[in-house]
Amino acid sequence: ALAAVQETFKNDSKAVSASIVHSLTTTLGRAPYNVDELAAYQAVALSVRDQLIQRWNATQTEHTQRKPKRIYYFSLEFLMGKSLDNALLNLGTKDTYDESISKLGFKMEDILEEERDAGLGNGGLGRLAACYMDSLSTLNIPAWGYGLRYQYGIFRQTINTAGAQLEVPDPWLDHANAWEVPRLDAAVEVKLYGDAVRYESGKGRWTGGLDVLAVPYDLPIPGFKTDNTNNIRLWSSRPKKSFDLQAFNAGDYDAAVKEASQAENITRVLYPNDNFDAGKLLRLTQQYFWCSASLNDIVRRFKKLGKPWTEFPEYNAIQLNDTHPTMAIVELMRVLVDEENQPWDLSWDVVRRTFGYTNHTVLPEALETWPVPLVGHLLPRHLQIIFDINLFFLQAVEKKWPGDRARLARMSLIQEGAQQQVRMAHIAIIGSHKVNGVAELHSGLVAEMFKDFVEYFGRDHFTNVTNGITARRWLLQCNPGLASLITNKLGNDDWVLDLYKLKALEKFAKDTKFQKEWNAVKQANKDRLAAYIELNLGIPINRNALFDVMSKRIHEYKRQFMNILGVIYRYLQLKKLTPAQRKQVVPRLSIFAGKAAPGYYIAKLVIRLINAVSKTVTADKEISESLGVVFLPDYSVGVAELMIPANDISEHISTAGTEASGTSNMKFTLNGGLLLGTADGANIEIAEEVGDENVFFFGFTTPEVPNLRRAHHFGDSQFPPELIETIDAIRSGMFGEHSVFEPLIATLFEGKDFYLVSDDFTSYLTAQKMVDEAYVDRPAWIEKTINTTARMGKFSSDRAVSQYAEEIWSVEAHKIPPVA
Ligand code: DL6
Repeated sequence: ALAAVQETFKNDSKAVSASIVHSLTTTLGRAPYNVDELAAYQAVALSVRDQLIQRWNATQTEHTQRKPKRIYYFSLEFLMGKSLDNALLNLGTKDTYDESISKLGFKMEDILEEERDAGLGNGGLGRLAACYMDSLSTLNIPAWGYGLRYQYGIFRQTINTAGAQLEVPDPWLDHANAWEVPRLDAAVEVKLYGDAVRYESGKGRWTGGLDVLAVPYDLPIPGFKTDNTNNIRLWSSRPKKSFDLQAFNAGDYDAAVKEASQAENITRVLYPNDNFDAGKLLRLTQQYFWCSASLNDIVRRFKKLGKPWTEFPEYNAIQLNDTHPTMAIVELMRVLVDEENQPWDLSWDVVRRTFGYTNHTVLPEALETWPVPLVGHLLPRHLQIIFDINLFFLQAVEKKWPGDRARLARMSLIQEGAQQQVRMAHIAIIGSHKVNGVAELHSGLVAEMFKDFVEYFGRDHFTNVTNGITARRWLLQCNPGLASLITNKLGNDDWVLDLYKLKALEKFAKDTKFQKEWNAVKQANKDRLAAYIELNLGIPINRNALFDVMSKRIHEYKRQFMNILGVIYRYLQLKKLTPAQRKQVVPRLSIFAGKAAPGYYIAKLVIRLINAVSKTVTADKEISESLGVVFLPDYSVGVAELMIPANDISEHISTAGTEASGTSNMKFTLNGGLLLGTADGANIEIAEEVGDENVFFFGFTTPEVPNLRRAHHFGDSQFPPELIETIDAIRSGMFGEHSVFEPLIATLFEGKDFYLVSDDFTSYLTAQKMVDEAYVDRPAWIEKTINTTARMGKFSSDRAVSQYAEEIWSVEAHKIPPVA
């Protein structure tokens, strides 16, 4: 019986060893004298995977038989990171595997090191999807994630001698991926290009074009302390016809493989843009390929139930993770109307009851639109359907507000102009029954931005689900020291499944002994990060410094530029002090990490400036005890797991109203660090939960932003003297050739300081001063950090997912019975 096998695995390291050795000698074909760490990792991973697959099978069988409603999470990105440690912790078998691995002559940490990050995402949006999948399994909610299996994930970042970012491909699949199960039998066909006709009845037909294959790869997703194991299905593109023999025989070798490589290119690489819409044909192709294959799967499954189409939404909820999967709305209309012969109105009703849309950004440059001719070229039938949806929708709008042509233009699915554009967000809003933002402030801004739609559908159509993170990865796994301290103090690990339970730590916040233990864990984490930095960058680290971390995508709106300007200002002030005075100052280590999109020139200059400052400060022996500056290359989930536990403070300093939520703010504060930030995104709710006395807030607020921008526009703004002094230092050549940085400086002057660095700079420096002052009183500081961790319950992804399940999806938990 499976349960017995699983118990054996949990408690019997001999059985585990046997399974590892079995994988080594059979699947991997290794002789015992020829086992290196990579092979050992692969064997361990395969052995753990076997456990997952058994549970996965039991879960899928149960769901197929009982037919509970499922939620399908459509996300173009799943930033999973490494899977082994997570799987061991969720399965509760880490200790047993540890024992077996050491008996086999290896160390668990070395084995864990061998795994490559699955970097199938850019940043917050992709990692959120990974956290939500963990919660869905843990909460026993029947769920599948659908995404793409990119051959190359997010690029690897290296830094050259000039301090600039270089991009190197990430061939993460080069070593076989133990966590995926190919399902060649379940491949589906996807059509692209061709011609479409539309009949009087409203139905249509799509003919000709290019057929490609979508091959699924399944990733079993274990929950914590449950047998329920959900699935992420990632599609890989393949040619339907791999080789054109006729062309080959005629001597045209390129033509012989042309169609094949066209198909294979679809899932070749993840677009490396975060919060930016590049509008490329290949990207639209990726989006449609993925939506079409995924819907094909869902529809096929539904048809087996033999239920009428009107009941489709009672069995299926589909959540759109941003607008990237919006074509799924149009595709489901096409399937229902053209292929299943369903009436238009019935189909539209089914579609709207099925979909929910999460908006993750209000930045105009990130809002997806596609040129009408491009959509018509790639998806001719879908364009017709979009125009039909638009016609019926605008007729209804016209009926509600007769003669309001301006409103019609604003609400249309098509933006008029030199080139017509399809507005994906509008399709997502009208094709879904709920639209949500990802933090209170952001959801308010979404409702404001789409206020015509609020007036049309009612305020209830728009809602908020504040983001959350999984404590399994972002505390239990990444910070084992803190996790076990908490578990010991609370007497159990119930907090892992109910993060609100951390609240009980509050009563120990002033306890001197507990504070000492808490601080010892923090110091150990700082030492671990310091050792990593010294090993990888050769920069000596003062381990007693206050570790100030800012790690996230490099973006103007996130304002890493303001942070490094603040560091320069600090450096200039330190230079003015005598050695004795400098000794009185709290030493500071400013750590940066993050990737810039390869085409984002200004963001790349920010990285260069950080590295230039790091070089100058590191070389200045007079200062290096009091100030360190580090840029850690190649930020990834793995690097985050190292940085987050080591933070004393972390910075989340976006211009008010630009960061939809942020999730690293939650991870850093959960791990006993304090938040330095603006009143933006989820920062606001974190402050509400942990208390104003435990955060360092500064800067202008969202309603003030338009006036500040106007002042810059009309040349009415003053730059504070601290900022002028800082910029003068850059221009003096203190950090190398200043002309390199002139375009960056120009964003403040010629660029009219769109992100309001000059407006917030003084209050930013004041907040930093308050950090230094607070850090001196160690017991008071540690008390703040304990209280912060204790009050993070709200930011669990379990809370967020439960809210989606209840308020948007109407899906319920369905725990599979103990497998016996
Ligand atoms: O909701 C997840 C994450 C938020 O925490 C960030 O604040 C937000 O910037 C990010 N949004 C995107 C938008 N991408 N596109 N397109 O990544 O979502």
